[in-house]
Amino acid sequence: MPDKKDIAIEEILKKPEVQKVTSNVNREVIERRKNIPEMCEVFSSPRVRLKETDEFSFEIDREARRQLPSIIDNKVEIVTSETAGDKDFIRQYDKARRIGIVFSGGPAPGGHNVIAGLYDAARKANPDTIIYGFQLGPDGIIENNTIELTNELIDTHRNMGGFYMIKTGRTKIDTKQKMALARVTCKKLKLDALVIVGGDDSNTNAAFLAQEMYKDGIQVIGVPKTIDGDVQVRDSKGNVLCAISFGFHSAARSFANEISNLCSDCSSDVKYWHICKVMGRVASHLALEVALQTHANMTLIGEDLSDYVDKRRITEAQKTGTLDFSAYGMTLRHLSRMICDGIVRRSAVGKNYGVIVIPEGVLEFINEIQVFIVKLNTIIAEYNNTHDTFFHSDYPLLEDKIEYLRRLGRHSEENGGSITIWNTRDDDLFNDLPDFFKEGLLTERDSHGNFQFSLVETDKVLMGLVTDYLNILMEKGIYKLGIDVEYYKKTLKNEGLDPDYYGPVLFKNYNESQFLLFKESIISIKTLKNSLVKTGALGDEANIPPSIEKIYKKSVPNFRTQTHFYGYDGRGSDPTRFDCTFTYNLGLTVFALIANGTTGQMAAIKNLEQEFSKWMPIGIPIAPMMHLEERKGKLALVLEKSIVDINSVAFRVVKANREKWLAAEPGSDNFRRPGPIRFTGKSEEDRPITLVLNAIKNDCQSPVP
Ligand code: FBP
Repeated sequence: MPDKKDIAIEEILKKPEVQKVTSNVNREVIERRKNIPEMCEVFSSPRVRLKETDEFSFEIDREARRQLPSIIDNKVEIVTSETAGDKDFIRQYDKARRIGIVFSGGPAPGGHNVIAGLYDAARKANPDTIIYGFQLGPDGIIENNTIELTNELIDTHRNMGGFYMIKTGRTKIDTKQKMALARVTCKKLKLDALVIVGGDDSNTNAAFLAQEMYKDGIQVIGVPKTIDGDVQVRDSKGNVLCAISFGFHSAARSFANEISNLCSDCSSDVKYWHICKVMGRVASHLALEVALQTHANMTLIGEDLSDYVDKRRITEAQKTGTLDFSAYGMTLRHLSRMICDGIVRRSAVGKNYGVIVIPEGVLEFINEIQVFIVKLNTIIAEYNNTHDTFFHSDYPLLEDKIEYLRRLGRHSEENGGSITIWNTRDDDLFNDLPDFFKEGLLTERDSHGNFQFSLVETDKVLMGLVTDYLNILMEKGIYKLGIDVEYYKKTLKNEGLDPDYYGPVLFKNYNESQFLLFKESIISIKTLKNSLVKTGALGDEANIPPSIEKIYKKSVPNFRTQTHFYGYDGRGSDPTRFDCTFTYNLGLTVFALIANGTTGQMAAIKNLEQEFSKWMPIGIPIAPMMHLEERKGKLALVLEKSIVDINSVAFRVVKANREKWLAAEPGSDNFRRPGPIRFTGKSEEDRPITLVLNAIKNDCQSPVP
């Protein structure tokens, strides 16, 4: 046979069909890049003006007034259309500008569209305007590391996820020296305005930079970004000004799609519990949205746990005339018991599988852990202050850190417990924790002084406790797998046995339920035999009938888990249509604020919870929203993180559906299939479910719209 020669790979690579399918640019990317999102009505006018409004008020912190005097009296500004306008206004609006923009903190889908919106609006007003992208986050400002944005750059990043056009970083401009360097850069670049796209800490930074550069006439505008969804703004009367930060919807949809796939997988091979940790450093907004999107069997909401009150303990204590403070707030042990309860109940109806969603920041809401976090934060901050070095550099190894804490405990005891921040009891409790968890609690805080929950294996800690407790419940005969009565009958009949004779001997609920549960006293082959012998169903020397042994073995649950972390993947996903439109309009709003000469404001879209035609671009004053909070062991002015409101409609809906979604009853599960993010086509939902629900009036006096 003649030798068959392969075509040279170079020839294959040149073929158009090969080039087409291996190109970086596929149809989805082409569609995304060419799309210009819808604009809020107001932006169809040639120019826009800002209208200050007193309708919204804030409780101003004295310290904020002292530290941010030039921007503390800023008001909420509504973007309105301007069709005419006097000459001075037009000249000012249309002048050529130099604007710098930076991403700060973790990526969030939609960031590129903020830049695109700003770029399009600025270039429309004046094609000579230059926009610089600061590279690698705030370090780019400190080190004057920029690229000039061009049409081509913008066009290749429209509607695309990630922050890779200019990249991001977590440096905080939090010292006088860094502030001065940032100012030098802005002046060197002759910037008219600096735009900071970031979360609560970065918008805090924006306010301080606005104050710092106020006299230089350099405007600073913030943009609410974070997948965590914890940048939400209400005024002091609870009016919603910014319902959600951008990126939240896309990340939640991306997590939900993957988790929903697990729901369908686990209910098919019925052998795994999937433990899904989802991002959200502190607040559980993402977990809540995922619950609404997927109807997973169990979803923990941190905010709900901290609110927990153990009524039984309180009543017990009342009997002895005392108060049991440990009844307030959930402990890790108690939480693991609650999870076990759900697992045991599902197993009883033959479902030894399921999906549990755990928010990344859940530990923040567990009292006992929170105490450790606060104590360790203070100890490390005090150490850094008094030694003028860094705790983590001086004690790089876990053993060294633990030894340092032990010394503190001993020292406290020698002083009669007068050094109370860390005593021997703390030390004992801390040493009870698994090593990897201790290490997690002792990891370095991020540049903002935040505890890095993403580095702690929260799910592992919790599921370790769950597994231990399930073993106890198994030994007690409580954790069992329910056997379908039909299967039981068929199996026994096949061996010629009468199921109705053996049923009451073996099961505690024979003739009562579709799923049969072995009696609690039957926890092994030996105890199974004892029961049969005791009731006379089996002779002393006889062997257990194979069909009964088979049924028993099937009733012993095998608790198997698969753990997953949903975070960076969703954070890097391409934005949903909602986020594309939201962020593009945020970019347009940023320019509206800049062109109207304002500073120290955060661009936002009011009415996001309503249909698009009601969206209202606004500027929110950052300084009046700030308050004092403990950071790195010191009080600092920051923006408050918004956590899940357990009185909100969204949370109440999830709570009311808990039983239904747990589905601890015969029959199928109640999973929902959200499907993947769809940029094209008409089936993509138009906003997060949390927003839809929270837009429903939550007050029995007000009529429901
Ligand atoms: P931002 O607040 O900066 O948007 O980041 C939030 C987040 O995505 C959290 O959900 C997560 O805890 C954290 O980033 C992870 O941080 P890192 O990127 O430093 O690992």
